[in-house]
Amino acid sequence: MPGARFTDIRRFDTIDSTNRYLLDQARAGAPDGVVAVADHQSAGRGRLGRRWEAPAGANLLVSVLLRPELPAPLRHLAPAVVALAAAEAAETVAGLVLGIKWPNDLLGSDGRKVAGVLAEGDLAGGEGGPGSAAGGRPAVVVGIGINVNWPAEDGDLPDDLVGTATSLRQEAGHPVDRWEVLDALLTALEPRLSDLGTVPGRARQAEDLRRRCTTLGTPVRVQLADSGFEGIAVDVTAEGHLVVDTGGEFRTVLAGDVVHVRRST
Ligand code: BT5
Repeated sequence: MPGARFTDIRRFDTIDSTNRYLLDQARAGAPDGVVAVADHQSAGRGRLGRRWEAPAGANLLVSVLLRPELPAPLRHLAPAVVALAAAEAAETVAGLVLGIKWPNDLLGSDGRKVAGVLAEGDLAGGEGGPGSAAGGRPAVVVGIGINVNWPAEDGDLPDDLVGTATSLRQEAGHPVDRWEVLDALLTALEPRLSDLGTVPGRARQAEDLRRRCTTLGTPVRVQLADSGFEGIAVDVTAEGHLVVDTGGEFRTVLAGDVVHVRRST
């Protein structure tokens, strides 16, 4: 069972979005560690206004409210450790070794997406966010959608996700219990979050990210808000930033600054 941090787990049959729910809770002063999990989301969200698809009752749709002791530039480590805990859970429950596409998508063996992470809240560290309104430490809500049993096969997917999405079930070749995945995820997350409170702990988590990161060694196009560049992804720093060799120079990319990182070939 998950330890002391995640004792308040709120379950919903249907909700618009577990991230939206916890952001509202954070504004109202809810503490670190509240978890929201839903069978179905009517408006599941991805990044940049995109949608997250999942039929009712098949996948894990969960968000955690965190108030990490992290300086603003390092708060992107919170979603990174959620991705790492999810990868660990997939290994514990289904024996799968998943890669992480920097900064925090989980990919199956052939590069198709198994899970996506959405962090919202006081990531930039400004005043007036969900944490400061409540007078507490800044709040970061990290949601993860893990394709556990859907798709069972490619034919289940809408056309736009064929070839880009897969599930634990497809990868493992048998159904997977999503509540076991949730339990393993929260169990794995607790010590990783504790690590974020110290410099060596953060370096340990960044090193785990570097080891899991399948982006390294690949050609990438990095899209920032108002510019972009190409190069080879060569490293993840002790703060979790991506280093890209552009030929002439090494550029360090912050998770909070990127619109996306794509393979360039
Ligand atoms: C993400 O966005 O990958 C973040 C997804 C976070 C979902 C969780 S579920 C619990 C919590 N509550 C929420 O409301 N959200 C979080 P992004 O990188 O923008 O990817 C979205 C894109 O992935 C979509 O535009 C589709 O192309 C694709 N997509 C949608 N559903 C998918 C799925 N189930 N599996 C794989 N790809 C999907």
